[in-house]
Parts: sequence; structure tokens; C-alpha cells
Amino acid sequence: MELSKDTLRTLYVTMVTIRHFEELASNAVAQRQIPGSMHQSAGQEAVPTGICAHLRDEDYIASTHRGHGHCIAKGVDPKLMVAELFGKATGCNKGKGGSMHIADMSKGMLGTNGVVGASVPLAVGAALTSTVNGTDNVAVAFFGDGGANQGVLHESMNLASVWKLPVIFVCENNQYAESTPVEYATAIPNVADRGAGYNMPGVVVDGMDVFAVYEAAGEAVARARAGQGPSLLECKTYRFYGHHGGDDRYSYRTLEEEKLWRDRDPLVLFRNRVIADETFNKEELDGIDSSVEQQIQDGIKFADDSPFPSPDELYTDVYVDYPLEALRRGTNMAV
Ligand SMILES: Cc1ncc(C[n+]2csc(CCOP(=O)(O)OP(=O)(O)O)c2C)c(N)n1
Repeated sequence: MELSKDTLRTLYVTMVTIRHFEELASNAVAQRQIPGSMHQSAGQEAVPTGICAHLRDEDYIASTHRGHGHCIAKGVDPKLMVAELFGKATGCNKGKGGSMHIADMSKGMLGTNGVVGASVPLAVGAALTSTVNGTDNVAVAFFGDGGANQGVLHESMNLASVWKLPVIFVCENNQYAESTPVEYATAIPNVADRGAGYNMPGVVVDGMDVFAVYEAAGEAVARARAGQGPSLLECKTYRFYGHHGGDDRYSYRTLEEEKLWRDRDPLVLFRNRVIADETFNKEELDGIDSSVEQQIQDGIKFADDSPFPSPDELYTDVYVDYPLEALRRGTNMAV
């Protein structure tokens, strides 16, 4: 597939932004000893990047506990995300959400989510909204190989197929659910094969190769927009760090295994390919790298300089302001 230089640049910028965000911003949180666990997605950048490159702001995504990359790829401002991780009032959710409750409705980002598997019914609901409203907006559910074994996933996939909803189920199979290897906990080698059980395409994708993800996602998104129903993509990938910051990953996997996957680092694979075919030279890509790194460093400074939310804010944003009168009348109002 031929991609324009602009599209390639966007893919690279997104992947590099995710990588620097995970390595700089997430580590900055650890250094400031901000409470709460954080799950880095370094190594998995090609997946949200290749998928979200096909999406518009009006399309929806529902994410997981490992969701920074999904947010960035869907267009959430990384500077506001850093402030959110720092718990600052300038954060994209006023500092009240943190890593596992980042949402930005203006970008169709329905939320990172600490409940494993919960992204899936949310995305199906969003896809139903598109159908009911007669739009061609699509919804993407990101979930892990562990999440793939939650019961709600099966109900959701079945209903989405019966109703031909515009949803793309994206399993990011990073080989482990916490410390549990996928082959230990999953009865079949490929989660993608479950698509057959719900009469939808199920495709295994090389999740380290952004070109492969982009191509597979293009077909699934086009199918959903055309009203032909859902698809399941299983992107085989790897997280380069532990389950969360405090995880001793070598208690359940080896350095040698890690090296095999790091040799297929999605950023390096991308660079090698576009340099070899002379679309970019090394200096151009290095330039993108340093400007993105600077952007994240600026975001960290912005977050450091921002105030914490005022104690007066403690009880705001707890419940949505729903027009009670409408509820009494039984009107189904959007909130
Ligand atoms: C419903 C539920 N069960 C258990 C947990 C605890 N938990 C948090 S992350 C995780 C592993 C998830 O693995 P996977 O879905 O493969 O995602 P990954 O961490 O690999 O990105 C578990 C079991 C949870 N948060 N929610």
C-alpha cells in the first residue's frame, strides 16, 4: 500500500509521541511519587497509531488501563495528559481522573478504564449510538489478551454482529495479563479465531508493524462505515516494561525474550523501512524525535507549574448534571 509522505510523518510523530510520553512523562510521575499505579504501553505504539489514523474526531474509542497511547493516537493533547497524571487542575480531566480515567469527548475518547474488558461494551454502545443517529461514525474497543477472556466481551461481540454495529474490536495481545502468559490462560492460539464464532472477520496482525496495522484497520473501518458490521483484529505485540511501574517483569519472563521483541521495535522497523526506500532521511526522523521530546518536556514543566485542584472542587464532577425534569418525563435526553 502506497502512503503519502504526510501520512507517514503523522504515523511516526504519533508513535514517537507515545514512546516519549511513556518514557518521560510516566517516569516523571514515578519520581514525584504521585500515588496510583501506571501502565506503560511502550512497545505497543504501532497498534493505536495504525488504527486511529483512520478515525475522525467524531469516531469513538474506548480504552483500557494501558491507555495513554490510545489517547494520544486519538488526538488528546499530551500536555494536558501529563497535567492529568500529575493530578493538576489544568489536566484534561481537571486532575481528578489520573492515568486510568483520561477522557476527552471532543476527540471521541470515551475513557481509559481500570476495569479489564469494560472498554468492549462501551464501544458497542457508542456504535449503537452511531446507528441510531444515522451517522457513519465508528467505534473502536481496545482490550488486552487478558481482557479477551472476560465474559462481557462475548456478549458484546455477539450483539454487535447481530445488529451489524460499526465497531472494531482490537485485541492488543502483548503476551501477558499481568504475569500470566497468554498461552497459559487462553484456549486457542489466536484470539482472532473467535471472530468466526460471531460471524465477523477475525484477522491476526503483526502489531509491531504500523504498516500492517494501518492496512488491516483500513479494511475494518471501511467495512464498519459502510454498515457491513464489526471486525476483530488481534495485534500481536509486546510491552517493553513491566505490567506497571513496580512490577518485577523478570520474575515471569526473560531478558532474551524481551530482546527478541525489542529487535522488532515498531519505531525502528518504521525508520528502517522509510529510510531504505528513501522517503525520509535519518536527519529528518531525528528532527521529529527531538521536537517531540521537547514537546513532552514542555508538558512536564507545564504540569509542574500548574496548581492542584482547589479543595472547593471536591464535590464537583462527581455526578453528571442530568436534567431531572427530563428524567421524570421519561425523555431520553443526551447528556
Ligand atoms: C475486572 C478486572 N479484573 C481484574 C483486574 C486486575 N487487573 C488489572 S490489569 C490486569 C491484566 C490485564 O491484562 P490484559 O487485558 O492482557 O492487558 P495488559 O495489561 O496486558 O495490557 C488485571 C487482571 C481488573 N482491573 N479488572
